[in-house]
Amino acid sequence: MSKRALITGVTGQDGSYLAEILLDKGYEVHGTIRRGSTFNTQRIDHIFQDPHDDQIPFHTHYGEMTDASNISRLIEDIEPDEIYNLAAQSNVAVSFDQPQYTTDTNALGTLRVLDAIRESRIDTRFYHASTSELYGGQTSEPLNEQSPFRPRSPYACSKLYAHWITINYRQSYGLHASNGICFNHESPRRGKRFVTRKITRAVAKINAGYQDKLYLGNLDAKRDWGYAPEYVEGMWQIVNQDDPDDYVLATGETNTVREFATKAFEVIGIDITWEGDGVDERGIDSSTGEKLVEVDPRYFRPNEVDTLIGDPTRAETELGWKAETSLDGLVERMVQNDVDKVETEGEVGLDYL
Ligand code: NDP
Ligand code: GDR
Repeated sequence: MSKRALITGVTGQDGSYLAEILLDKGYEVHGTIRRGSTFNTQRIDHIFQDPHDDQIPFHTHYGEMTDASNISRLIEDIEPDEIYNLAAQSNVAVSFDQPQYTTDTNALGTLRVLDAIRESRIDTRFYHASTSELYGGQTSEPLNEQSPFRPRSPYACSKLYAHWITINYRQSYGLHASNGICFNHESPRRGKRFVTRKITRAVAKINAGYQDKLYLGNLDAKRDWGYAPEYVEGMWQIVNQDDPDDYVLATGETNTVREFATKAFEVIGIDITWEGDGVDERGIDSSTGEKLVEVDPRYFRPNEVDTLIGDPTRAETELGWKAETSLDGLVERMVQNDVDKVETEGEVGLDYL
């Protein structure tokens, strides 16, 4: 009999890649989607086009993290062997505008899933999508599972609760419950408001003449950027350890937003030089003198995470997991995808958010 997995947030970047790898491994996959006034299943549409086609063992269900009875019912009906709790209000900047909703979804939502497992007494394994945002980023030391947490946003605070309640349910009720403390991971499916995808889309649109300029916030922020499909494989490996535990998944390298943008323009053959500093900093096309990148303070956050770099030693030694894709490879893949998309679809929507 094939194993059954439930993925909350299957329509997200990670959920869609995880569904693919679990189907490849022979799982029956169930994923939660949300009701919206427009369809929001673009990332999973290629997996199945027809919900009446039962050849592909992939099933979607309406699932809302703020609705406890909805979650309990799903878990009781599906009786999954593994639950991957990926659903979240995952945008750090938005969490400053919607702190209560973010907390309800991310913190209490995780508790609702754990409590539903506890109440149902179903024998299942649980993965929580924990995050490098917990560390707060005020040191340039590589961060591991023992490093202190200093959350600096409502998002990070909500995830801190989710992280600890996962450990608490493991300790209190013997659940096979683990945290993957994932550093940033990106892909062509990355949400368009995260900085990497915002940059690669803008580069593609500038390349095609649909956009003149890219406006960014803090160019000095440093992130440890990996390739998302490798991270979802790590999630599966964490869940399939004999004993539950918490693992950092990261590349061990860090770069600034400025460096990411420079590399992205390089892919389309533009060499950017940076002039000025602070809000007056700008990125200039060194062959034409054109100003292609500007700083807009609207993208600054009330509280910033300056630097994140992970130490994935435990995942490497205990799981045999290692991030393989270089930043250059990642940037190239993302820019190329957006260049192709702009070529086939033309002007592809607004990028100012
Ligand atoms: P996305 O934002 O791409 O996907 C989030 C998913 O959660 C979507 O399916 C979304 O649905 C769903 N969702 C949001 N709010 C609710 C809600 N109230 N009820 C039910 N579903 C909801 O995130 P990623 O795929 O990038 O990340 C997956 C998880 O990993 C998240 O928990 C994120 O916080 C965490 N994480 C991500 C990292 C990264 O670098 N990507 C790093 C560390 C942690 P819809 O599509 O309808 O909006
Ligand atoms: P992050 O991702 O906050 O790390 O959270 P994001 O890409 O939004 O920001 C990374 C850094 O870039 C700076 N930045 C900008 N960010 C955005 N979005 N837009 C801009 O124009 C811009 N200019 C500069 C930000 O200030 C920040 O320092 C992601 C999410 O996936 C979380 O869910 C996850 O937990 C963490 O990664 C690890």
